[in-house]
Amino acid sequence: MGPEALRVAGLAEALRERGLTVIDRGNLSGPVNPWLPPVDGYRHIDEVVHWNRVTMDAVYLSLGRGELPILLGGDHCLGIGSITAVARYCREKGKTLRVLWLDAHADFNTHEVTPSGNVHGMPVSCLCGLGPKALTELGGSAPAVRPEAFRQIGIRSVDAGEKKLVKEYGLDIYDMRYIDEIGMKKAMEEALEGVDDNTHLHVSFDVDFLDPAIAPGVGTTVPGGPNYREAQLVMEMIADAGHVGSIDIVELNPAFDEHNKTAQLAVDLVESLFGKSTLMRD
Ligand code: DIR
Ligand code: MN
Ligand code: MN
Ligand code: MN
Repeated sequence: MGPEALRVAGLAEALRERGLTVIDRGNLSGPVNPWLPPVDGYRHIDEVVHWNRVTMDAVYLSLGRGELPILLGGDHCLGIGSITAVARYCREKGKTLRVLWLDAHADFNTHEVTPSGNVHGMPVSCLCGLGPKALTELGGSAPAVRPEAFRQIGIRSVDAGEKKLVKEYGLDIYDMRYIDEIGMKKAMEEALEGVDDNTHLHVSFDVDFLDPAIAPGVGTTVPGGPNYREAQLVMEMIADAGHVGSIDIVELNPAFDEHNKTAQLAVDLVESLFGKSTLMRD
């Protein structure tokens, strides 16, 4: 339902208004969600693998056409397929990949430490080579991405076992405590440091990144997230840095939303990500 809500909220029209050519390639197809309990620490692993293969192929094809793919989810497990494709594209083009992971969660669980079995809590660890071969080697050899490529912003919910792993792998995490202390501007300057003409920026936007007061339409809300202006600033600063080459918008769940306001906010933020700014700076 997430992609449909973003369509209804006018994502394509908003980007066209910014002078961009937008092609909605419609929905990918795959198996339905069976809603079963975890097996060996994973829920619906076969379905997750299938969807990620389809996603990887679609994103890779799009990049090859010279487009900027925007993947609409669906849950954040799809970041595995999407970013595996982006990483492969970057390797072939000799580009440096930087992944901005906007999320309340670190998404670095494994089947051994996961509290839920949900693979949407594991995409970053899978991309870093931790997880089932069917996901870690989706695009060939593992790891698809080095941990140094990631900058995680807005993090405020990390599970106990996950905490140990992110430390072990040295993930660069700008958590809400850090953002409270130094401010969003400084945090984003640090997260974007070193971005240059050879950088491909991938923005993986889990909508639960946002404070639930402004974005209730997600499955796993966590209080204490970025407010409206902080979220806009994040997007505006990414736009200013340039070099955005691909985007995921995931975890939007209209069943929890109020009059599609979370989808509308996501569209608003994506407009800023594509350079829409206030009167003063246009
Ligand atoms: C939790 C929730 N850390 C888990 N993760 C979510 O189930 O692994 N990620 N919601 O976006
Ligand atoms: Mn996530
Ligand atoms: Mn999340
Ligand atoms: Mn999630």
